Amino acid sequence: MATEFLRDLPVPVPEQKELWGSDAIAAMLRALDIPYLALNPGASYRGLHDSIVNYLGNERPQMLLCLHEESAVAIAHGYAKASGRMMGVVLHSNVGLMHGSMAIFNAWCDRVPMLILGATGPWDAARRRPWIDWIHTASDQGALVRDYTKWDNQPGSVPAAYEALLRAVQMADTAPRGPTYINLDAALQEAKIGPLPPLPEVSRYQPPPPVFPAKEVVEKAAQLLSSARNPVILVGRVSRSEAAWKERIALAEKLQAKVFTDIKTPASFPTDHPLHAAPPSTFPDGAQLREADVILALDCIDTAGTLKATWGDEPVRSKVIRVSVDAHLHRGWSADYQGLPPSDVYLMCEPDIAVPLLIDAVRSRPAPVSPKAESKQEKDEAVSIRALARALNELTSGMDVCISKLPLGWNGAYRHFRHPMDYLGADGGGGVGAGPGLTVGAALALKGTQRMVVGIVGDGDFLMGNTALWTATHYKLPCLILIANNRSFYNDEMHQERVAKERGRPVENKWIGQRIDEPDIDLAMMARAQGAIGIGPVKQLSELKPALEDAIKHVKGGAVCVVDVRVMPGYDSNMSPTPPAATRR
Ligand SMILES: Cc1ncc(C[n+]2csc(CCOP(=O)(O)OP(=O)(O)O)c2C)c(N)n1
Ligand SMILES: [Mg+2]
Repeated sequence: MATEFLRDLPVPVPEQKELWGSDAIAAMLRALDIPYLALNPGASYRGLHDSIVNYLGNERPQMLLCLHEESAVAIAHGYAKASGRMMGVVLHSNVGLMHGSMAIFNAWCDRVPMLILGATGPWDAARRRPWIDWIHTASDQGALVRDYTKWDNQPGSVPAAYEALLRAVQMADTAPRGPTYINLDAALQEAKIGPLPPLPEVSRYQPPPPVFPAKEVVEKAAQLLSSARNPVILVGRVSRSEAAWKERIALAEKLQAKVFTDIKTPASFPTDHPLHAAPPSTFPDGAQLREADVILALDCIDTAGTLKATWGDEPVRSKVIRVSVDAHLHRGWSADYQGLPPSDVYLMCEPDIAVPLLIDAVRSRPAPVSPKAESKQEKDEAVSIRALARALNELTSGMDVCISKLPLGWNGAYRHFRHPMDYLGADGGGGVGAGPGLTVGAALALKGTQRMVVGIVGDGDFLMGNTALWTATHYKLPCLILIANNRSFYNDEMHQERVAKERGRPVENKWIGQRIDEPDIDLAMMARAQGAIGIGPVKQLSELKPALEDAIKHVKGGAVCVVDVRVMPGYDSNMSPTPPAATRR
């Protein structure tokens, strides 16, 4: 890629005689090896802001200015997914935290590590500036995000801040991973301190190595799998490791097990492998799973929901082997799983640990697998998401691509994933507006590599999160955003249609309060306004390939490029759950 990633360079700062609380906090961030801080500014952390620029010289960590807190968090989310590494976010007092909160929820549901720094105060009311410091100080600010962060703290001194940061980073990066929040009192940041209090030895506070299951439990799982007639593997949250990817293939092949993957999670198994039984989907098709006598659930997001889709109210007749540490994170506030799955064997470890142990312990099952039916090619007349996928597939054939986001109308059969970096999964929490930020975060992680980042987003998603683009253009983070623009919050049109049908009311009115037209929004112009290349609107099928070709050329040349593709409304995905096979007529 042609262009250089940008760092805003401060003028040199004369040697400092005085140090401030926030200098110590900044030094700790560097010791913790936090590479970037995505932020939108605010006076509650003006002390820390100054320390990053004038004490650290805006490097390690480097600031990334974002136009909205929601995109700051989404960028950190996308970065962690693509790099496997955590970065930081700084959010201004209560209001910045409120703006960022939906994206924090998305990151929580996606089990993504992130260090979120906040600020408040001065907590000492006698030291507050009139009005603004008062309205922007809230008691127990962490409560705003406590239910969807792993830990939060408001340290009262520099040594306490050191420890809070150490713990926040260690916990965020311990599986199951997730965001942590440290709220920095403005008075602590702006207090003059003497010499820098000695920094702790960070190497002594690393996250623990992965936990291994007991040998007997692995044996029990292996026995079940080895004697299964129709074993099935459900793959959910797994790492981006290539070695672990190959091991999952080896296990599936040794067992001749059918494999099902989830479009909400990143690429986890080659979708064109003969054992990959169905395109990755949002909801499982239970009918296919009824045949399974043994199910190996590799941190499946929702094993109980999958079993419910399979068996309905009947007892679950397959044996279930559950491999997951996720229950460590489950609490009462919300559930991103539909129930408690039965576990005939429960390996409380990460899939990357369990799979090689199982490969060694299971017996080969040479059972033949029936060949998969070739999917038939349909001809598109108008521009549809399917046509968009086909054009992209053709133009990127043989190219390394990382799909950072897919639109709701995408069907998992549209594109194959053959490498752990081919696809990064969904937004975690179903919070619309994440697509552009996730894409920019992935572009930050993959800058300088040959892998082109492509986010395919809905127009609603783009409109809510598009100002993340400016961060990409300013810092020169090449990426391609394709907008599957149906000029509607179409998912919800379908809901209005369903309700109207149920109530015997006119379906024709489903568009009201949903369509985004009259005037049509020029999305390419919104991209151009932020320094990106904006192409479109592409309205005819004949214009699609030349537009995408052009866009890919721009991105390969180092640009941020957006193509507004006007697609027909209509879904070919399984965005509605299938009724349980047991109750289906
Ligand atoms: C923050 C947020 N607001 C509203 C919703 C409800 N919602 C779910 S999908 C959707 C439509 C998204 O529109 P778009 O990205 O254009 O995709 P389309 O449905 O048109 O395929 C909405 C509004 C949500 N999930 N998150
Ligand atoms: Mg739409």
